[in-house]
Amino acid sequence: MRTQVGIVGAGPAGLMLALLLRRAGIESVILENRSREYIEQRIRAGLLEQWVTDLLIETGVGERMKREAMFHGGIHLAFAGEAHHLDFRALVQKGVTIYGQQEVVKDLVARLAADGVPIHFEVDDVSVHDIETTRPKIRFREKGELRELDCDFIGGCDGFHGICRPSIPAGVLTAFEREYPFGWLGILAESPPPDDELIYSYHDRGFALFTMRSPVLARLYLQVGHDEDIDEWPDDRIWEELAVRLGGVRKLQQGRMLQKGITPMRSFVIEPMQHGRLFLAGDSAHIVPPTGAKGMNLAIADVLVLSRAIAGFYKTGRGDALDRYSRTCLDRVWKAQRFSWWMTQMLHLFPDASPFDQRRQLAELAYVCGSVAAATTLAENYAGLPMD
Ligand code: RFL
Ligand code: PHB
Repeated sequence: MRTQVGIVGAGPAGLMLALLLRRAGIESVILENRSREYIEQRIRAGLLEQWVTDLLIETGVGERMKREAMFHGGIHLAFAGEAHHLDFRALVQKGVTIYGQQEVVKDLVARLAADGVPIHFEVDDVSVHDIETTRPKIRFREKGELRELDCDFIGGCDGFHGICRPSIPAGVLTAFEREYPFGWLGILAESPPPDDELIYSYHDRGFALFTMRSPVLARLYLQVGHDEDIDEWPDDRIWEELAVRLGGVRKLQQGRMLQKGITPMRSFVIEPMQHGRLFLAGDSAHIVPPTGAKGMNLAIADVLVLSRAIAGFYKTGRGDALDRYSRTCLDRVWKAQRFSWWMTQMLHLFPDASPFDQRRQLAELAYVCGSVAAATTLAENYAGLPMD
């Protein structure tokens, strides 16, 4: 088998990379170790920055989103028994879109299938070879048979636990990491969300986030200990804790829980994001804590940069944009890391927090909600820094 760009992973990064390449007239093949049903059902992120919404529309995969998504002009920060609205449209003339990651994935898979871009699902033993040459290869097993894909470039879009990052020789990459002493317990419930927009709630029992997937489907999160077992959280306990941490600013309606799980929180970046002809994009190169809602948006930003660099190479024969790939992406990645860390430290209860720390957090929240300058900084980062 041969193609121009071999892509490992059919998450938002891999799928969007294939679509952007296809629009530039460049061939690719995607290899994914899970089934199509699995990746289309996996519940993860839910918030798109303004420019990502625009990009999905521009690239022809925004039709269902335009009909079904929820377009928000701001968020609420709740603390000390009150909810404060930050009006992004007034502050930065941008909004955000609530549309589940699995819906973006479904729309991209459908479009790529219609365009005839090959996606090989349920492949095993994927490995990358000869990445330091101009003819890298991907080996994999499909229905028991060993296969090899020759390519010009490899997109390593296989997430945090993938095989691409570990394939880069020892000593090339530097990792920057921070673990947090808590995780998020997330539920999806058949209940109306407590507000039309998201509520980020600071509470002395810990952080809670009230988001949604539709007007009748709430996505709710609780800060929990990083080693907590989901079995310690029966449904009643989750509802009680959510109601307490909402702090009386809105009414919480219960409903059938469709899904629940605990996700650990970490900040992680590797530098550089490329080696030879292997380019890492999305979670394979960086993880952000979800408080800033940046994970999926960063994945899309990386592949926009990568697709442009690859298109430039085929058009001009010059590799300078490819050589700059990592530096270009890392500039945005570190700004998103900083913002995600800042939101996380402002809103969560740290196990070793002193009364001084808690007063400082409350002062920071009051400052953000009371100062146009501070609110604008949050809005600018949350709705998405400019892409170009
Ligand atoms: P993905 O989505 O993880 O996709 C990687 C794809 O690669 C496949 N894969 C392989 N394929 C072939 N061979 C191998 N050896 C492979 N190893 C892995 C995987 O099956 C998968 O299909 O990475 P991508 O495309 O970079 O996209 C990034 C986003 O998914 C991610 O940043 C966000 O979802 C992060 N995230 C969240 N972000 C938010 O903003 N809000 C959230 O609520 C939120 N929840 C989450 C999350 C990430 C989670 N993970 C990664 C554990 C919840 C979870 C559980
Ligand atoms: C979500 O809708 O799942 C979501 C929204 C905002 C976040 C994190 C998750 O910060």
